[in-house]
Amino acid sequence: MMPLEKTLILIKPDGVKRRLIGKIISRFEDRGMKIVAMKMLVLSREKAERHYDVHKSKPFFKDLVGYITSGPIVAAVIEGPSAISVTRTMAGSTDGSKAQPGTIRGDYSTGIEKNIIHASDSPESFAHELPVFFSSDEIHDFQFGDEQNIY
Ligand code: FUP
Repeated sequence: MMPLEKTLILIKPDGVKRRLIGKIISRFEDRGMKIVAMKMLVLSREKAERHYDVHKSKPFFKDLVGYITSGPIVAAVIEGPSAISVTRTMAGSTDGSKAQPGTIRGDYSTGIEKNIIHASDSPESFAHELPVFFSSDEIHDFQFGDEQNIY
């Protein structure tokens, strides 16, 4: 079995406002991945700037922070074998207009800013992003009854 890994996803304000929370979470559950933390929140400007600080010098930074703080988002921690790369593949290319059908962005987005979902791109990004959203006592540890059929 591949080592279990955790990753962070955010369902962005467009995903929430377009009633896609359930469909997106279902994709991960259907794939056998474990939702080990989840909350809805409106991100503060400070937290948004911290989450996206690798993009601080980019021309789109101000709009990106404005957008991600514009309404409620859903943050979740997902666990599974190779969760980071599996989740990135499921999210699809950043630009929805270029994302493959079958991916979340390829099925629901044609935008680059309104692209439905964020997913950590590496263990380092996950380590940086996780504490913006969750404390350690909000990450749960539990077993599925049928894990032997999944992992
Ligand atoms: P991703 O990891 O796929 O979310 O993409 P990036 O880290 O490259 O970009 C983070 C977010 O910045 C994207 F989700 C959308 C936004 N972005 C823009 O608005 N314009 C750009 O040209 C690139 C990214």
